Amino acid sequence: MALKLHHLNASRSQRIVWLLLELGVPHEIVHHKRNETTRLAPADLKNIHPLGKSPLLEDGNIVIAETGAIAQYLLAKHDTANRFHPAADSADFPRYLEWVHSAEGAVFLPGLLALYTGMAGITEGPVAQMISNERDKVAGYIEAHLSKHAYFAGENFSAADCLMGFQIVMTDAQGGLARRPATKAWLDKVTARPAYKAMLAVGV
Ligand SMILES: N[C@@H](CCC(=O)N[C@@H](CS)C(=O)NCC(=O)O)C(=O)O
Repeated sequence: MALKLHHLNASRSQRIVWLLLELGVPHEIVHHKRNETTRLAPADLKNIHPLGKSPLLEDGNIVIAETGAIAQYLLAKHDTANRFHPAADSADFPRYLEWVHSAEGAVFLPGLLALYTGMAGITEGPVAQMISNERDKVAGYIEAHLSKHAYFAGENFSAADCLMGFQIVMTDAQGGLARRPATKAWLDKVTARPAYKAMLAVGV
């Protein structure tokens, strides 16, 4: 039975669509649409997984949530030749792991906090400043890394690039890469990949 990915529009599940296309694994995409007002996922996603969030991967009777876990599952089963993730004995492996986990952690959290506080009208004051400082620190770290390496895991494209992509596309859309030439060069390079373009065609 083909893998089934539950994809929500305008969401970070784009990263798993992209990874599936890079891997070339047969799959089916089930599209779910955000509520136009609340931006939340439709309630029927809770029938698949209690949290009702996307991405969700179904593999037969297995259901997996969390982008990083889904990526790790796909790579373990469908990237046995290590085309998209370094082997555990590779010198790139620790750096790869760090970025894969940062994608939802250190990198995503300040952006999410900025979104929520912005929705609550908190755009000035100590909390807004703290979040802004954190975003700058993370963006500076990414820029420094990509000034020295072609990709997140080192000199080869990997799933870490797919997982970091969504956040960096969002930062670029907000004008955040104006002072980050290495990050912008990385973005131009990875978004030119056929699988990235195919992901956009699937529907963001
Ligand atoms: N840490 C989770 C986050 C999942 C998540 O929050 N997904 C968002 C889309 S970006 C979502 O489904 N939001 C709709 C909702 O919460 O109703 C992951 O990486 O998979």
